[in-house]
Amino acid sequence: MNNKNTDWKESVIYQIYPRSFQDSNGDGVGDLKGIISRLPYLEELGVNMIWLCPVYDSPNDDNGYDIRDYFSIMKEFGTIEHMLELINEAKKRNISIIMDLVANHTSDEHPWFLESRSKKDSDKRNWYIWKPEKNGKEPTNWESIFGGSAWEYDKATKEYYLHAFSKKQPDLNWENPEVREAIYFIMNWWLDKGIAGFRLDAITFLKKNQQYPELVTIENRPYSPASNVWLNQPGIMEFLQEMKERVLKPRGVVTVAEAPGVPVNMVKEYLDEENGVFNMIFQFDHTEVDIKDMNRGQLRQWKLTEFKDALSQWQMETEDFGWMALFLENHDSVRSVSKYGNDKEYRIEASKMLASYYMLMRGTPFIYQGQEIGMTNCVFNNIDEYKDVDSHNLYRIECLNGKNKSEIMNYLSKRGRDHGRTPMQWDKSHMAGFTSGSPWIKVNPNYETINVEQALIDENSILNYYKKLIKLRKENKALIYGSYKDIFKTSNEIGGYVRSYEKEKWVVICNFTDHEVNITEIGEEYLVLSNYKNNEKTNLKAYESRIYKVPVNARRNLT
Ligand code: TEU
Ligand code: CA
Repeated sequence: MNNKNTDWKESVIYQIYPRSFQDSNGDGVGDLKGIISRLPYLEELGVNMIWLCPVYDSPNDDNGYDIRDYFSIMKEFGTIEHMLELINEAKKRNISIIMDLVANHTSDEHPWFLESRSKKDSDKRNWYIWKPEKNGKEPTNWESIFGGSAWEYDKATKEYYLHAFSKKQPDLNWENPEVREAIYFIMNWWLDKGIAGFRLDAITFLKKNQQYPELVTIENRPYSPASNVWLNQPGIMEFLQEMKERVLKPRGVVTVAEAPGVPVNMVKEYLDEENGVFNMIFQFDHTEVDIKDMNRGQLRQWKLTEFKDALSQWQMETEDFGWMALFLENHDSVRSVSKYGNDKEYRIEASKMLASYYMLMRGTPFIYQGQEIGMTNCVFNNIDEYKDVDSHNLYRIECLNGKNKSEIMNYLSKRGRDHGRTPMQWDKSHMAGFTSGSPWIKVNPNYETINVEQALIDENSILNYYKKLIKLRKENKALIYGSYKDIFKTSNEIGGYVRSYEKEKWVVICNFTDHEVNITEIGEEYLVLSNYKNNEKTNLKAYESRIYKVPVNARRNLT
Protein backbone atom coordinates (compact mmCIF):
# COMPACT_ATOMS: atom_id res chain seq x y z
CA MET A 1 0.00 0.00 0.00
CA ASN A 2 1.17 3.47 -0.84
CA ASN A 3 2.74 5.60 1.85
CA LYS A 4 3.92 9.04 0.88
CA ASN A 5 6.73 8.42 3.27
CA THR A 6 8.79 5.30 2.68
CA ASP A 7 11.39 5.91 5.40
CA TRP A 8 10.31 2.66 6.93
CA LYS A 9 11.99 0.83 4.06
CA GLU A 10 15.31 2.34 5.03
CA SER A 11 14.75 1.88 8.75
CA VAL A 12 15.89 -0.73 11.18
CA ILE A 13 13.20 -1.45 13.76
CA TYR A 14 13.82 -2.45 17.36
CA GLN A 15 11.19 -4.49 19.18
CA ILE A 16 10.63 -3.77 22.86
CA TYR A 17 8.80 -6.08 25.24
CA PRO A 18 8.21 -3.48 27.96
CA ARG A 19 7.74 -5.91 30.84
CA SER A 20 11.28 -7.19 30.36
CA PHE A 21 13.23 -4.22 29.07
CA GLN A 22 14.06 -1.85 31.95
CA ASP A 23 12.47 -1.38 35.34
CA SER A 24 12.78 2.14 36.75
CA ASN A 25 11.14 1.83 40.18
CA GLY A 26 12.25 -1.49 41.59
CA ASP A 27 8.93 -3.34 41.37
CA GLY A 28 10.48 -5.97 39.13
CA VAL A 29 8.46 -5.01 36.06
CA GLY A 30 9.86 -3.03 33.14
CA ASP A 31 8.11 0.28 32.44
CA LEU A 32 7.89 3.31 30.15
CA LYS A 33 10.29 5.41 32.22
CA GLY A 34 12.76 2.58 31.92
CA ILE A 35 12.42 2.66 28.14
CA ILE A 36 12.88 6.44 28.07
CA SER A 37 16.11 6.07 30.05
CA ARG A 38 17.44 3.66 27.41
CA LEU A 39 16.69 5.77 24.34
CA PRO A 40 20.32 6.94 24.07
CA TYR A 41 21.32 3.29 23.81
CA LEU A 42 18.89 2.71 20.96
CA GLU A 43 20.02 5.85 19.16
CA GLU A 44 23.63 4.68 19.45
CA LEU A 45 22.66 1.32 18.02
CA GLY A 46 21.32 3.12 14.98
CA VAL A 47 17.68 2.11 14.93
CA ASN A 48 15.01 4.59 13.83
CA MET A 49 11.82 2.91 14.84
CA ILE A 50 10.54 1.02 17.85
CA TRP A 51 7.81 -1.59 17.84
CA LEU A 52 6.38 -1.39 21.32
CA CYS A 53 4.50 -4.48 22.49
CA PRO A 54 1.16 -3.69 24.18
CA VAL A 55 1.28 -1.13 26.98
CA TYR A 56 -2.48 -0.68 27.36
CA ASP A 57 -4.36 -1.37 30.57
CA SER A 58 -4.65 -5.13 30.94
CA PRO A 59 -5.18 -7.81 33.58
CA ASN A 60 -2.15 -9.53 32.03
CA ASP A 61 -3.45 -12.98 31.36
CA ASP A 62 -1.33 -12.81 28.18
CA ASN A 63 1.02 -10.01 29.19
CA GLY A 64 -0.90 -7.12 27.69
CA TYR A 65 -2.30 -8.91 24.63
CA ASP A 66 -5.55 -8.99 26.59
CA ILE A 67 -6.60 -5.34 26.58
CA ARG A 68 -9.03 -3.96 29.13
CA ASP A 69 -8.84 -0.33 28.07
CA TYR A 70 -7.31 0.83 24.78
CA PHE A 71 -7.05 4.44 25.96
CA SER A 72 -5.05 4.07 29.11
CA ILE A 73 -1.68 2.68 30.05
CA MET A 74 -1.14 -0.39 32.20
CA LYS A 75 -0.50 0.89 35.74
CA GLU A 76 2.70 -1.11 36.13
CA PHE A 77 4.09 0.51 32.98
CA GLY A 78 3.24 4.11 33.85
CA THR A 79 0.75 6.72 32.71
CA ILE A 80 -0.43 8.27 29.49
CA GLU A 81 1.92 11.18 30.26
CA HIS A 82 4.85 8.78 30.29
CA MET A 83 3.70 7.42 26.95
CA LEU A 84 3.53 10.92 25.43
CA GLU A 85 6.94 11.64 26.90
CA LEU A 86 8.31 8.47 25.31
CA ILE A 87 6.89 9.46 21.92
CA ASN A 88 8.44 12.94 22.19
CA GLU A 89 11.79 11.91 23.58
CA ALA A 90 12.11 9.26 20.90
CA LYS A 91 11.22 11.78 18.20
CA LYS A 92 14.07 14.03 19.38
CA ARG A 93 16.39 11.15 18.58
CA ASN A 94 14.77 10.51 15.24
CA ILE A 95 13.09 7.39 16.48
CA SER A 96 9.42 6.86 15.73
CA ILE A 97 7.11 4.45 17.45
CA ILE A 98 4.73 1.83 16.22
CA MET A 99 2.32 0.39 18.74
CA ASP A 100 0.89 -3.08 18.90
CA LEU A 101 -2.74 -3.08 17.89
CA VAL A 102 -4.70 -6.04 19.20
CA ALA A 103 -7.88 -5.95 17.15
CA ASN A 104 -8.87 -9.60 17.05
CA HIS A 105 -9.85 -9.84 20.70
CA THR A 106 -10.03 -7.91 23.96
CA SER A 107 -9.70 -8.93 27.57
CA ASP A 108 -12.76 -10.58 29.10
CA GLU A 109 -12.54 -7.69 31.56
CA HIS A 110 -13.05 -5.07 28.84
CA PRO A 111 -16.31 -3.15 29.45
CA TRP A 112 -17.51 -4.21 25.98
CA PHE A 113 -17.27 -7.84 26.97
CA LEU A 114 -18.74 -7.32 30.44
CA GLU A 115 -21.71 -5.71 28.75
CA SER A 116 -21.85 -8.37 26.04
CA ARG A 117 -21.94 -11.28 28.45
CA SER A 118 -24.49 -9.64 30.78
CA LYS A 119 -27.59 -10.58 28.77
CA LYS A 120 -28.59 -12.00 25.43
CA ASP A 121 -30.30 -8.80 24.32
CA SER A 122 -27.42 -6.55 25.36
CA ASP A 123 -26.44 -3.83 22.86
CA LYS A 124 -22.97 -5.32 22.81
CA ARG A 125 -24.04 -8.98 22.53
CA ASN A 126 -23.12 -9.04 18.86
CA TRP A 127 -19.71 -7.47 19.49
CA TYR A 128 -18.35 -10.90 20.35
CA ILE A 129 -19.06 -14.37 18.98
CA TRP A 130 -21.73 -16.19 20.98
CA LYS A 131 -23.23 -19.56 20.07
CA PRO A 132 -25.54 -22.01 21.78
CA GLU A 133 -24.36 -25.51 22.65
CA LYS A 134 -24.65 -28.26 20.08
CA ASN A 135 -25.82 -31.67 21.23
CA GLY A 136 -24.83 -30.85 24.77
CA LYS A 137 -21.32 -29.85 23.74
CA GLU A 138 -19.31 -26.89 22.44
CA PRO A 139 -20.74 -25.28 19.27
CA THR A 140 -17.81 -26.68 17.23
CA ASN A 141 -14.71 -28.73 17.97
CA TRP A 142 -12.33 -25.85 17.22
CA GLU A 143 -9.15 -25.82 19.25
CA SER A 144 -7.63 -22.68 20.72
CA ILE A 145 -4.11 -21.62 19.70
CA PHE A 146 -3.19 -21.96 23.38
CA GLY A 147 -4.72 -25.44 23.64
CA GLY A 148 -8.10 -26.80 24.65
CA SER A 149 -11.48 -25.85 23.23
CA ALA A 150 -11.80 -22.43 21.61
CA TRP A 151 -15.23 -22.07 23.24
CA GLU A 152 -15.92 -21.05 26.81
CA TYR A 153 -19.28 -21.64 28.42
CA ASP A 154 -20.84 -18.69 30.17
CA LYS A 155 -23.35 -19.59 32.86
CA ALA A 156 -25.18 -16.26 32.91
CA THR A 157 -26.69 -16.68 29.44
CA LYS A 158 -25.98 -20.38 28.90
CA GLU A 159 -24.05 -19.81 25.69
CA TYR A 160 -20.47 -20.18 24.57
CA TYR A 161 -18.12 -17.44 23.40
CA LEU A 162 -15.24 -17.96 20.98
CA HIS A 163 -11.61 -17.33 21.96
CA ALA A 164 -8.83 -18.13 19.49
CA PHE A 165 -6.29 -17.52 22.27
CA SER A 166 -6.79 -17.77 26.04
CA LYS A 167 -10.28 -17.87 27.51
CA LYS A 168 -9.57 -14.40 28.89
CA GLN A 169 -9.22 -13.16 25.28
CA PRO A 170 -12.70 -13.33 23.70
CA ASP A 171 -12.69 -12.72 19.92
CA LEU A 172 -14.38 -9.59 18.65
CA ASN A 173 -17.03 -10.07 15.98
CA TRP A 174 -15.61 -8.30 12.93
CA GLU A 175 -18.79 -8.98 10.97
CA ASN A 176 -20.31 -6.21 13.10
CA PRO A 177 -19.64 -2.74 11.59
CA GLU A 178 -19.82 -1.15 15.05
CA VAL A 179 -16.84 -3.21 16.15
CA ARG A 180 -14.85 -2.14 13.12
CA GLU A 181 -15.71 1.51 13.74
CA ALA A 182 -14.60 1.20 17.34
CA ILE A 183 -11.22 -0.16 16.25
CA TYR A 184 -10.71 2.60 13.66
CA PHE A 185 -11.51 5.13 16.36
CA ILE A 186 -8.82 3.64 18.59
CA MET A 187 -6.31 3.71 15.75
CA ASN A 188 -7.00 7.36 14.98
CA TRP A 189 -6.87 8.29 18.64
CA TRP A 190 -3.36 6.87 18.97
CA LEU A 191 -2.18 8.28 15.65
CA ASP A 192 -3.24 11.69 16.97
CA LYS A 193 -0.83 11.13 19.84
CA GLY A 194 2.05 11.09 17.39
CA ILE A 195 2.84 7.44 16.76
CA ALA A 196 3.94 6.38 13.28
CA GLY A 197 1.83 3.29 12.96
CA PHE A 198 0.98 -0.18 14.12
CA ARG A 199 2.13 -3.74 14.35
CA LEU A 200 -1.16 -5.53 13.81
CA ASP A 201 -1.49 -8.46 16.14
CA ALA A 202 -2.95 -11.75 14.84
CA ILE A 203 -4.58 -9.84 11.99
CA THR A 204 -5.15 -12.90 9.83
CA PHE A 205 -7.61 -14.21 12.46
CA LEU A 206 -10.23 -11.49 11.97
CA LYS A 207 -12.50 -13.40 9.61
CA LYS A 208 -14.12 -16.60 10.84
CA ASN A 209 -15.65 -19.18 8.54
CA GLN A 210 -19.30 -18.17 8.84
CA GLN A 211 -20.50 -21.75 8.42
CA TYR A 212 -18.82 -22.63 11.72
CA PRO A 213 -18.05 -26.10 10.37
CA GLU A 214 -16.92 -29.05 12.42
CA LEU A 215 -13.22 -29.86 11.95
CA VAL A 216 -12.00 -33.28 10.96
CA THR A 217 -10.05 -35.17 13.61
CA ILE A 218 -6.55 -36.35 12.77
CA GLU A 219 -4.50 -39.13 14.37
CA ASN A 220 -6.85 -39.43 17.34
CA ARG A 221 -6.26 -35.84 18.26
CA PRO A 222 -9.58 -34.45 19.41
CA TYR A 223 -9.42 -31.58 16.95
CA SER A 224 -7.53 -30.78 13.77
CA PRO A 225 -5.75 -27.43 13.52
CA ALA A 226 -8.25 -24.63 13.34
CA SER A 227 -6.26 -22.72 10.74
CA ASN A 228 -8.75 -23.59 8.02
CA VAL A 229 -11.61 -21.91 9.84
CA TRP A 230 -10.08 -18.72 11.13
CA LEU A 231 -6.79 -17.97 9.38
CA ASN A 232 -6.83 -15.82 6.25
CA GLN A 233 -10.40 -16.79 5.41
CA PRO A 234 -12.13 -15.68 2.21
CA GLY A 235 -13.69 -12.29 2.89
CA ILE A 236 -10.94 -11.05 5.21
CA MET A 237 -9.78 -8.58 2.55
CA GLU A 238 -13.08 -6.73 2.77
CA PHE A 239 -12.30 -5.89 6.40
CA LEU A 240 -8.69 -5.03 5.72
CA GLN A 241 -9.42 -2.94 2.62
CA GLU A 242 -11.95 -1.01 4.66
CA MET A 243 -9.32 -0.40 7.36
CA LYS A 244 -6.95 0.79 4.66
CA GLU A 245 -9.49 3.23 3.19
CA ARG A 246 -10.66 4.50 6.53
CA VAL A 247 -7.37 4.84 8.43
CA LEU A 248 -4.19 3.51 6.88
CA LYS A 249 -4.20 5.32 3.57
CA PRO A 250 -5.50 8.74 4.55
CA ARG A 251 -3.05 8.94 7.42
CA GLY A 252 0.01 7.35 5.80
CA VAL A 253 0.37 4.80 8.58
CA VAL A 254 3.38 2.49 8.83
CA THR A 255 2.08 -1.05 9.17
CA VAL A 256 3.53 -4.44 9.85
CA ALA A 257 1.03 -7.23 10.15
CA GLU A 258 1.47 -10.48 11.98
CA ALA A 259 0.21 -12.80 9.27
CA PRO A 260 0.38 -16.50 10.03
CA GLY A 261 -1.63 -18.58 7.59
CA VAL A 262 -1.04 -16.48 4.47
CA PRO A 263 0.47 -18.74 1.82
CA VAL A 264 3.27 -17.21 -0.18
CA ASN A 265 1.20 -17.18 -3.37
CA MET A 266 -1.46 -15.01 -1.70
CA VAL A 267 0.85 -12.40 -0.25
CA LYS A 268 0.23 -9.94 -3.10
CA GLU A 269 -3.25 -9.31 -1.69
CA TYR A 270 -1.60 -8.15 1.51
CA LEU A 271 1.52 -6.41 0.29
CA ASP A 272 0.95 -5.05 -3.19
CA GLU A 273 2.13 -1.43 -2.99
CA GLU A 274 -0.90 -0.20 -4.94
CA ASN A 275 -3.75 -2.52 -4.09
CA GLY A 276 -2.58 -4.40 -1.02
CA VAL A 277 -3.26 -3.39 2.56
CA PHE A 278 -0.05 -3.39 4.62
CA ASN A 279 3.54 -2.22 4.23
CA MET A 280 5.08 -5.37 5.63
CA ILE A 281 4.10 -8.71 7.06
CA PHE A 282 5.67 -11.19 9.43
CA GLN A 283 5.55 -14.72 8.09
CA PHE A 284 6.63 -17.68 10.22
CA ASP A 285 7.71 -20.42 7.81
CA HIS A 286 11.34 -20.14 8.88
CA THR A 287 10.65 -19.99 12.63
CA GLU A 288 8.42 -23.04 12.44
CA VAL A 289 10.80 -25.42 10.69
CA ASP A 290 11.22 -27.24 14.00
CA ILE A 291 7.61 -28.22 14.61
CA LYS A 292 5.64 -30.98 13.03
CA ASP A 293 2.63 -30.06 10.88
CA MET A 294 2.18 -26.86 12.89
CA ASN A 295 1.38 -29.06 15.90
CA ARG A 296 2.09 -27.86 19.39
CA GLY A 297 4.10 -30.30 21.41
CA GLN A 298 5.82 -32.14 18.56
CA LEU A 299 9.32 -31.29 17.48
CA ARG A 300 10.94 -32.40 14.26
CA GLN A 301 14.44 -32.47 12.81
CA TRP A 302 14.96 -29.81 10.18
CA LYS A 303 17.50 -29.17 7.47
CA LEU A 304 19.23 -25.91 6.68
CA THR A 305 17.77 -26.00 3.16
CA GLU A 306 14.27 -25.87 4.66
CA PHE A 307 15.13 -22.84 6.76
CA LYS A 308 16.73 -21.03 3.81
CA ASP A 309 13.93 -21.84 1.38
CA ALA A 310 11.38 -20.63 3.93
CA LEU A 311 13.01 -17.19 3.75
CA SER A 312 13.96 -17.19 0.08
CA GLN A 313 10.53 -17.97 -1.29
CA TRP A 314 9.09 -14.81 0.31
CA GLN A 315 12.04 -12.78 -0.94
CA MET A 316 11.47 -13.90 -4.50
CA GLU A 317 7.70 -13.71 -4.45
CA THR A 318 7.54 -10.12 -3.16
CA GLU A 319 10.29 -8.75 -5.40
CA ASP A 320 7.99 -7.02 -7.90
CA PHE A 321 5.31 -5.62 -5.66
CA GLY A 322 6.05 -5.56 -1.96
CA TRP A 323 8.31 -5.49 1.03
CA MET A 324 9.03 -7.98 3.81
CA ALA A 325 9.59 -7.65 7.55
CA LEU A 326 12.86 -9.46 8.30
CA PHE A 327 13.24 -11.11 11.68
CA LEU A 328 14.65 -14.07 13.56
CA GLU A 329 13.26 -13.39 17.04
CA ASN A 330 10.32 -11.86 18.79
CA HIS A 331 8.54 -12.06 22.14
CA ASP A 332 6.85 -15.33 21.10
CA SER A 333 10.04 -17.09 20.10
CA VAL A 334 13.19 -18.60 21.48
CA ARG A 335 16.58 -16.96 21.03
CA SER A 336 17.92 -17.29 17.49
CA VAL A 337 21.51 -18.14 18.39
CA SER A 338 20.26 -21.05 20.50
CA LYS A 339 17.97 -22.31 17.76
CA TYR A 340 19.77 -21.75 14.45
CA GLY A 341 23.33 -21.26 15.67
CA ASN A 342 25.39 -22.32 18.65
CA ASP A 343 24.98 -20.69 22.04
CA LYS A 344 28.08 -22.29 23.55
CA GLU A 345 31.61 -22.14 22.12
CA TYR A 346 30.59 -20.25 18.95
CA ARG A 347 27.94 -17.95 20.44
CA ILE A 348 29.68 -14.81 19.28
CA GLU A 349 30.51 -16.00 15.77
CA ALA A 350 27.09 -17.58 15.26
CA SER A 351 25.20 -14.49 16.46
CA LYS A 352 27.10 -12.29 14.04
CA MET A 353 26.64 -14.78 11.20
CA LEU A 354 22.87 -14.94 11.75
CA ALA A 355 22.64 -11.16 11.81
CA SER A 356 24.54 -10.92 8.52
CA TYR A 357 22.29 -13.51 6.97
CA TYR A 358 18.87 -12.05 7.72
CA MET A 359 19.51 -8.31 8.03
CA LEU A 360 20.79 -7.82 4.51
CA MET A 361 17.89 -9.51 2.77
CA ARG A 362 15.32 -7.37 0.96
CA GLY A 363 13.00 -5.84 3.55
CA THR A 364 13.11 -3.99 6.84
CA PRO A 365 15.10 -5.73 9.59
CA PHE A 366 13.59 -6.06 13.06
CA ILE A 367 15.88 -6.62 16.04
CA TYR A 368 14.32 -8.08 19.16
CA GLN A 369 15.64 -6.73 22.47
CA GLY A 370 18.71 -8.64 23.60
CA GLN A 371 19.30 -10.25 20.22
CA GLU A 372 21.96 -7.60 19.54
CA ILE A 373 24.05 -8.85 22.47
CA GLY A 374 23.50 -12.51 21.65
CA MET A 375 21.17 -13.36 24.52
CA THR A 376 20.50 -17.09 24.72
CA ASN A 377 17.70 -19.41 25.79
CA CYS A 378 17.40 -19.73 29.54
CA VAL A 379 17.30 -22.94 31.55
CA PHE A 380 13.92 -23.13 33.28
CA ASN A 381 14.15 -25.88 35.90
CA ASN A 382 10.47 -26.47 36.50
CA ILE A 383 7.14 -25.40 35.10
CA ASP A 384 6.71 -22.75 37.78
CA GLU A 385 9.70 -20.86 36.46
CA TYR A 386 7.74 -20.34 33.23
CA LYS A 387 5.24 -17.48 33.36
CA ASP A 388 3.62 -17.74 29.94
CA VAL A 389 -0.06 -18.72 29.76
CA ASP A 390 0.63 -20.67 26.57
CA SER A 391 3.39 -22.77 28.18
CA HIS A 392 1.27 -23.46 31.24
CA ASN A 393 -1.73 -24.52 29.15
CA LEU A 394 0.46 -26.79 27.07
CA TYR A 395 2.00 -28.36 30.16
CA ARG A 396 -1.38 -28.98 31.77
CA ILE A 397 -2.97 -30.44 28.64
CA GLU A 398 -0.01 -32.66 27.74
CA CYS A 399 0.12 -33.96 31.34
CA LEU A 400 -3.57 -34.85 31.04
CA ASN A 401 -2.79 -36.60 27.76
CA GLY A 402 -0.36 -38.75 29.69
CA LYS A 403 2.81 -37.33 28.18
CA ASN A 404 5.99 -37.74 30.18
CA LYS A 405 6.85 -34.55 32.14
CA SER A 406 10.47 -34.48 31.06
CA GLU A 407 9.36 -34.73 27.44
CA ILE A 408 7.10 -31.70 27.91
CA MET A 409 9.88 -29.77 29.64
CA ASN A 410 12.18 -30.66 26.76
CA TYR A 411 9.65 -29.29 24.29
CA LEU A 412 9.32 -26.06 26.27
CA SER A 413 13.09 -25.72 26.46
CA LYS A 414 13.06 -25.58 22.64
CA ARG A 415 9.82 -23.68 21.99
CA GLY A 416 8.68 -21.90 25.18
CA ARG A 417 7.88 -18.23 24.62
CA ASP A 418 9.55 -17.18 27.88
CA HIS A 419 13.04 -17.66 26.38
CA GLY A 420 12.45 -14.38 24.63
CA ARG A 421 11.00 -12.77 27.73
CA THR A 422 13.76 -13.05 30.31
CA PRO A 423 14.92 -9.55 31.31
CA MET A 424 17.26 -7.55 29.13
CA GLN A 425 20.83 -7.98 30.34
CA TRP A 426 22.29 -4.50 30.83
CA ASP A 427 25.29 -5.10 33.10
CA LYS A 428 26.72 -7.48 35.66
CA SER A 429 25.17 -5.82 38.68
CA HIS A 430 22.14 -7.12 40.64
CA MET A 431 19.62 -8.77 38.29
CA ALA A 432 21.55 -7.70 35.20
CA GLY A 433 20.73 -4.05 35.87
CA PHE A 434 17.14 -4.75 34.84
CA THR A 435 15.65 -4.10 38.28
CA SER A 436 16.80 -3.16 41.75
CA GLY A 437 14.09 -5.44 43.13
CA SER A 438 13.10 -8.97 42.23
CA PRO A 439 12.18 -9.51 38.58
CA TRP A 440 8.75 -10.80 37.47
CA ILE A 441 10.52 -13.58 35.57
CA LYS A 442 13.88 -15.25 36.00
CA VAL A 443 16.98 -13.43 34.77
CA ASN A 444 19.21 -15.65 32.66
CA PRO A 445 22.17 -16.50 34.96
CA ASN A 446 24.59 -15.90 32.09
CA TYR A 447 24.13 -12.11 32.49
CA GLU A 448 27.49 -11.83 34.21
CA THR A 449 29.21 -12.40 30.88
CA ILE A 450 26.47 -11.54 28.38
CA ASN A 451 25.41 -7.94 28.91
CA VAL A 452 25.31 -4.54 27.24
CA GLU A 453 27.99 -2.93 29.39
CA GLN A 454 30.51 -5.60 28.48
CA ALA A 455 29.48 -5.47 24.81
CA LEU A 456 30.00 -1.72 24.64
CA ILE A 457 33.63 -1.93 25.73
CA ASP A 458 34.54 -4.90 23.58
CA GLU A 459 35.32 -3.71 20.08
CA ASN A 460 34.60 -7.18 18.70
CA SER A 461 31.31 -7.68 20.47
CA ILE A 462 28.11 -8.82 18.82
CA LEU A 463 26.64 -5.43 19.63
CA ASN A 464 29.38 -3.60 17.76
CA TYR A 465 28.94 -5.93 14.83
CA TYR A 466 25.22 -5.10 14.74
CA LYS A 467 26.13 -1.43 14.69
CA LYS A 468 28.41 -2.01 11.72
CA LEU A 469 25.73 -3.95 9.86
CA ILE A 470 23.10 -1.28 10.48
CA LYS A 471 25.49 1.41 9.26
CA LEU A 472 26.45 -0.61 6.22
CA ARG A 473 22.83 -1.10 5.26
CA LYS A 474 22.09 2.59 5.77
CA GLU A 475 24.97 3.70 3.60
CA ASN A 476 24.35 1.33 0.71
CA LYS A 477 21.14 1.54 -1.24
CA ALA A 478 21.96 -1.80 -2.85
CA LEU A 479 21.53 -3.51 0.51
CA ILE A 480 18.10 -1.94 0.86
CA TYR A 481 16.68 -1.86 -2.66
CA GLY A 482 18.79 -4.41 -4.52
CA SER A 483 17.22 -7.52 -6.00
CA TYR A 484 17.70 -10.84 -4.23
CA LYS A 485 18.96 -14.15 -5.54
CA ASP A 486 19.95 -17.08 -3.39
CA ILE A 487 23.17 -18.99 -3.92
CA PHE A 488 24.29 -22.32 -2.38
CA LYS A 489 20.60 -23.22 -2.62
CA THR A 490 21.05 -26.96 -2.08
CA SER A 491 23.76 -26.72 0.57
CA ASN A 492 22.98 -27.85 4.09
CA GLU A 493 26.06 -26.05 5.37
CA ILE A 494 26.23 -22.67 3.63
CA GLY A 495 23.59 -20.03 3.12
CA GLY A 496 24.01 -17.02 0.92
CA TYR A 497 22.61 -14.63 -1.62
CA VAL A 498 23.41 -11.82 -4.01
CA ARG A 499 21.83 -8.38 -3.91
CA SER A 500 22.14 -6.53 -7.23
CA TYR A 501 21.53 -2.85 -7.74
CA GLU A 502 22.69 -0.60 -10.57
CA LYS A 503 26.42 -1.26 -10.93
CA GLU A 504 26.84 -3.14 -7.68
CA LYS A 505 26.55 -6.71 -6.54
CA TRP A 506 26.71 -7.58 -2.86
CA VAL A 507 27.36 -11.16 -1.87
CA VAL A 508 26.55 -12.58 1.56
CA ILE A 509 27.95 -15.99 2.48
CA CYS A 510 27.37 -17.74 5.80
CA ASN A 511 28.58 -21.00 7.26
CA PHE A 512 25.81 -22.43 9.44
CA THR A 513 27.97 -25.25 10.82
CA ASP A 514 30.54 -25.67 13.57
CA HIS A 515 33.14 -26.99 11.14
CA GLU A 516 35.18 -25.61 8.25
CA VAL A 517 33.63 -25.67 4.81
CA ASN A 518 35.39 -25.26 1.47
CA ILE A 519 34.27 -22.63 -0.99
CA THR A 520 35.59 -21.39 -4.30
CA GLU A 521 37.48 -18.13 -4.20
CA ILE A 522 35.41 -14.97 -4.48
CA GLY A 523 38.15 -12.33 -4.38
CA GLU A 524 39.28 -11.09 -1.01
CA GLU A 525 39.82 -7.60 -2.38
CA TYR A 526 36.03 -7.26 -2.39
CA LEU A 527 35.49 -8.24 1.23
CA VAL A 528 33.67 -5.54 3.23
CA LEU A 529 32.73 -7.18 6.53
CA SER A 530 33.28 -10.52 8.21
CA ASN A 531 32.91 -11.97 11.70
CA TYR A 532 36.47 -13.36 11.51
CA LYS A 533 39.72 -11.49 11.10
CA ASN A 534 41.93 -13.68 9.01
CA ASN A 535 39.77 -15.03 6.27
CA GLU A 536 41.12 -17.85 4.15
CA LYS A 537 40.48 -17.69 0.44
CA THR A 538 38.79 -21.03 0.01
CA ASN A 539 37.75 -21.99 3.49
CA LEU A 540 34.98 -20.78 5.75
CA LYS A 541 35.60 -21.29 9.47
CA ALA A 542 32.86 -22.35 11.91
CA TYR A 543 29.90 -19.97 11.60
CA GLU A 544 31.95 -17.61 9.47
CA SER A 545 30.11 -14.98 7.49
CA ARG A 546 31.39 -12.69 4.77
CA ILE A 547 29.90 -9.73 3.01
CA TYR A 548 31.46 -8.75 -0.32
CA LYS A 549 30.85 -5.85 -2.63
CA VAL A 550 31.69 -6.97 -6.13
CA PRO A 551 31.68 -4.70 -9.17
CA VAL A 552 29.36 -5.96 -11.88
CA ASN A 553 32.24 -6.29 -14.30
CA ALA A 554 34.36 -8.36 -11.90
CA ARG A 555 35.84 -11.46 -13.45
CA ARG A 556 33.61 -13.76 -11.44
CA ASN A 557 30.05 -14.31 -12.34
CA LEU A 558 28.36 -15.09 -9.09
CA THR A 559 24.80 -15.66 -10.06
O1 TEU B 1 0.48 -13.99 18.36
C1 TEU B 1 -0.48 -14.59 17.54
C2 TEU B 1 -0.07 -15.73 16.79
O2 TEU B 1 -0.75 -16.05 15.83
C3 TEU B 1 1.14 -16.45 17.17
O3 TEU B 1 0.85 -17.29 18.23
C4 TEU B 1 1.62 -17.17 15.98
O4 TEU B 1 0.72 -18.20 15.64
C5 TEU B 1 2.97 -17.75 16.25
O5 TEU B 1 3.84 -16.76 16.73
C6 TEU B 1 3.56 -18.30 14.99
O6 TEU B 1 4.66 -19.08 15.36
C7 TEU B 1 0.14 -12.75 18.85
C8 TEU B 1 1.18 -12.23 19.83
O7 TEU B 1 2.41 -12.09 19.19
C9 TEU B 1 1.22 -13.13 21.01
O8 TEU B 1 2.17 -12.72 21.96
C10 TEU B 1 -0.15 -13.16 21.65
O9 TEU B 1 -0.17 -14.10 22.68
C11 TEU B 1 -1.24 -13.48 20.65
O10 TEU B 1 -1.13 -12.73 19.45
C12 TEU B 1 -2.61 -13.17 21.20
O11 TEU B 1 -2.81 -11.79 21.23
CA1 CA C 1 8.61 -0.90 37.15
